[in-house]
Amino acid sequence: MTEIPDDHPRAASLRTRHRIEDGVEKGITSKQGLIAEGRGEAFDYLLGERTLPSADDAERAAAAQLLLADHAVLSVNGNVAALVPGEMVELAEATGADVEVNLFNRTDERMDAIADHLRDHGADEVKGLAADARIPGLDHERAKVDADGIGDADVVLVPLEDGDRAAALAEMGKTEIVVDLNPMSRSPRAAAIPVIDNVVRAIPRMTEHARDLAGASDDELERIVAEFDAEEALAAAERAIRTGGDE
Ligand code: PTJ
Repeated sequence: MTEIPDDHPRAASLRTRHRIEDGVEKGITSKQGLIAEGRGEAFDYLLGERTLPSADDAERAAAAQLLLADHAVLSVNGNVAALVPGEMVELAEATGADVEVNLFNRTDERMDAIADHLRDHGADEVKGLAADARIPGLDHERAKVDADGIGDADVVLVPLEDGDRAAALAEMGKTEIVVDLNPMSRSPRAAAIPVIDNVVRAIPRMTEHARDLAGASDDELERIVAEFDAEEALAAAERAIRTGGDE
């Protein structure tokens, strides 16, 4: 990988791009993942490549929702595995959530490569390989989940999800947290908690919030979730894009 100087104005974005390239080379990320990354970069640029205050509120609400869950599952696809493998494992540890590989372009090779990659980054148990349950209303491959994973979860974190599956999971009655840089995309609009931020910033911040809230009562966690306004968070991100940075 080419050395990227720290003072390069777009250093963080270039490093992210290299991680996705690396993911494709390792058989973790799909080629479509490169296109998704490009789309994400465009929105991140328009958002000023920073976490908006409304996104930080969403990250706190997401942490509270994960801590409140009976069974939370963090879904991992090829882009998430390339960008934030260790960070997802840390968030799972901080919230008591399971980690499950769930792919749009599912192949056994990629499932195994991603599960191995997550184990290399500290995951004890990786779900998704049993694939003994289905999300209703989706075609066969995309619908596969573990019965004791996403199938059983009451709260699911789905970063960078495609709109159909996000809607189908919401339809199953699961409380969905979606991380996506595009506030106009269907996936964050289907979510109870849309997090309009780059996954590389969002996941570590959620972990920080979860650690901060570790001693909070259920009443306090429920208050944080109830006070979060999804519509307003989506509108704030759209305003930031349209006005060139201000919310
Ligand atoms: O690994 P697989 O097979 O499960 O495939 C994963 C991808 C991402 C290729 C697949 O789900 C897909 O095609 O997704 P879409 O429909 O391109 O949607 C990706 C969304 O994620 C878009 O709305 C992007 O703006 C957004 N996005 C891209 N990179 C990031 C991001 N959001 C947050 N952080 C990012 N780094």
